Amino acid sequence: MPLRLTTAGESHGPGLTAILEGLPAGLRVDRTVLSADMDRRRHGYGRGGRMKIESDQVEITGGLRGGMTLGSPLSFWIVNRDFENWKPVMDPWVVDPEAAAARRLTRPRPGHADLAGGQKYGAADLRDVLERASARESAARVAAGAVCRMLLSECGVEITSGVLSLGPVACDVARSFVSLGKVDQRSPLRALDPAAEKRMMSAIDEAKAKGETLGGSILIGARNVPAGLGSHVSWDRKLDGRIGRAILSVPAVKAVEFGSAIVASRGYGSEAHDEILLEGRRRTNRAGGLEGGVTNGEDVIVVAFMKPISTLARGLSSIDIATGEPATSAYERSDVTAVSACGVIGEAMLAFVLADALLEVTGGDRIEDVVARLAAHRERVGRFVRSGPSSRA
Ligand code: EPS
Repeated sequence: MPLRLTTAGESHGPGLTAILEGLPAGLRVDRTVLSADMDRRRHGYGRGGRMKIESDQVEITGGLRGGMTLGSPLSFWIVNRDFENWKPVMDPWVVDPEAAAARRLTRPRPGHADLAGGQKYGAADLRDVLERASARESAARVAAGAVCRMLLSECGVEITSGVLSLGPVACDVARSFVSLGKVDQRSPLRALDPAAEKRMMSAIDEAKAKGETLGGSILIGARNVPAGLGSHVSWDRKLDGRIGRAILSVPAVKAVEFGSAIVASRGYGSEAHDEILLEGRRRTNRAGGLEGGVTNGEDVIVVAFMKPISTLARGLSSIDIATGEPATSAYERSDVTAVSACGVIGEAMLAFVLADALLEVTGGDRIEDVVARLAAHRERVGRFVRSGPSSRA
């Protein structure tokens, strides 16, 4: 697995860092594309006041010269503008005891990492947990994912997403790249169906008025993915497992589905599988582009399911860890929903895993090697289905 990604940083600390290692040299990093992804992650109807504070401009502090990767680790820095308002509480060196006490979190929110993380690390102030568990961290992943997307783009692979459902409102569309292509990426929720989007916005307004939150699902797709990424030979090399893990690591995502797996599990095999036509083409893409943990040349289609945000203005039953008494969970400024942003993070994670799997097949120290070797790989896997096993060599 040639690519490695590490992030660091707390939500209200000085900023976020990402280090992406394993990229080939000579890849052009486009600042406009990077900013566009950062902006898409910040936007979305139902997001809270924090997103008006942050601008999420990315600085690259290593691994890049004149806009080209050097083959060395690429490091990203994103300032938390809100840190100015939190310095006495979150300064890495000196914390003001009074300010920290005023912001101490002792009433964990069900669904957030507060209590489980507090138990694990023995935090007297659950802020020590929430600051890192916050989805703020995902900004760093989106920055790194944007560069993975640039690598994939050099190889002809495209990734996008759209909101499939939000709360009780669902879009009735085919789970395909064609549906994804119709999404207006600048619309308030990036929904797959503009009519449903209006109803989604009303559902958000209604939830907000009740002090509630909402979750939903996102369709994430990758087009022109070569056959033969990942491997059936060992459990940890199966690409569906690797994509599933990456998507499940996105904050608040609790389930992942490939293609139409849930519907398929309820019907006959003849309704579940993708019949093979001449030259290896498929009649359908119910498998979401993966068979046996290997890409089959169809679009990779993933659905991520996000639970409703766990910070509810109305609160939920909880305890106060300072007293051991029953209490209502704490509320701070929060989003009502972040399903649209979740999709952008999902794209970044899919881009990371696909770039990693692609580099496994191609190797290559320079982007030119990667592109040339991928072309040879595409030619070989194409020849296999066109001319039969005699062309295996
Ligand atoms: C988040 C809580 C909110 C969100 C945040 C994720 O932040 P705050 O507590 O500062 O109001 O806005 O999302 C981001 C900061 C972001 O960049 O996406 C949480 O608890 O997960």
